[in-house]
Amino acid sequence: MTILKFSNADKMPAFGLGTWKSKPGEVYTAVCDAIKIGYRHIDCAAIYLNEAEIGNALSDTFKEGTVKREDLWITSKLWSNAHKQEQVIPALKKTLSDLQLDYLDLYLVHWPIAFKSDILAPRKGSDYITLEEIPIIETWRGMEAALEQGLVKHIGVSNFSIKKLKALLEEAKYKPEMNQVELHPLLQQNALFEFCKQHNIHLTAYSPLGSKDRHPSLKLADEPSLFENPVIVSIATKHKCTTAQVLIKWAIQRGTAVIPKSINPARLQENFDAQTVNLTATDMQEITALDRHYRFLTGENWTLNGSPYTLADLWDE
Ligand code: NDP
Ligand code: 1BO
Repeated sequence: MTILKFSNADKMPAFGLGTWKSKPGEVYTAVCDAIKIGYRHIDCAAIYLNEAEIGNALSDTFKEGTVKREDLWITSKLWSNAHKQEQVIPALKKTLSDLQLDYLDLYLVHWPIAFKSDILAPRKGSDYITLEEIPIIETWRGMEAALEQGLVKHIGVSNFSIKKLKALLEEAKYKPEMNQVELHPLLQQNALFEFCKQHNIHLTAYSPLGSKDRHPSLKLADEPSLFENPVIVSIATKHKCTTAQVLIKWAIQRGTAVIPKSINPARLQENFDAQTVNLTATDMQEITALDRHYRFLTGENWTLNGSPYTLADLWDE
């Protein structure tokens, strides 16, 4: 299993399980099955509203003795309605309680966007709080306190641009060690990847398969299919593997972590087995040529109905 090494020598499995959209009623079995298959990294978030069920799966798995806590890498994320410094640790403690864990391996600021405390999904402008009102560094001080208290082993961010990382690096006492962002052959984020390498920040690739099961309101009608991309199909045919496996192994061979979501036992196994595919240098070059800076998660949903955020603010591009 490929690992990403942190500066304190901790090792994160590069391959993990995504859990966004894995519904209560589905996610317990998916997590139990995944761990039995060999998954050792689970990506969670408070806003996925399934951490309590994931906690039951983890607890039962530990009781069965399949794995111990220290054999797993568990990531979770701070939701945007708890960005005030004093809200971070209570939000984290709720996640720890739901997951039935004493600590997380990695805790991320989910989005560089803030909402009022009672808002899960903003519907109008007044549901938002601007980054002038709660600057990211204030949220980060809460993340640093969580690290100092031993509630988390590593802290990082998600959906952060180079500009936002630079600003954070200037003021952080403890630097972010991870940026979780959308990454796949159509959105390779090469400049961000290079910047992160220079600053010892790892990248995790989210939506590596194109996130087909997300809500229609988050999808464009004519979005491209990674699975049907002729270059990916031809590489998969050559290696007698599936297109999903090519997409997953591309991310790992490139040096990022990757967290495909599945609740289907056969696809969980298929995705895990992607780790044994060996892409050639030519395959990697052909995939490099596919980049077109195409986002499946455009972030537009954070900019509607009177939101003070714009896409230019969000992505800094
Ligand atoms: P993915 O790109 O992982 O795609 C998931 C979809 O692909 C589901 O419909 C799944 O269906 C299907 N699928 C899984 N494996 C296969 C396969 N082998 N062949 C065909 N279809 C397959 O989408 P996500 O957006 O869920 O991204 C992965 C994870 O990244 C999330 O679950 C979450 O943990 C994280 N994430 C983080 C974000 C952030 O803001 N930090 C944003 C988005 C995602 P099925 O389940 O039926 O197999
Ligand atoms: C709103 C999307 C969150 C997925 O991590």
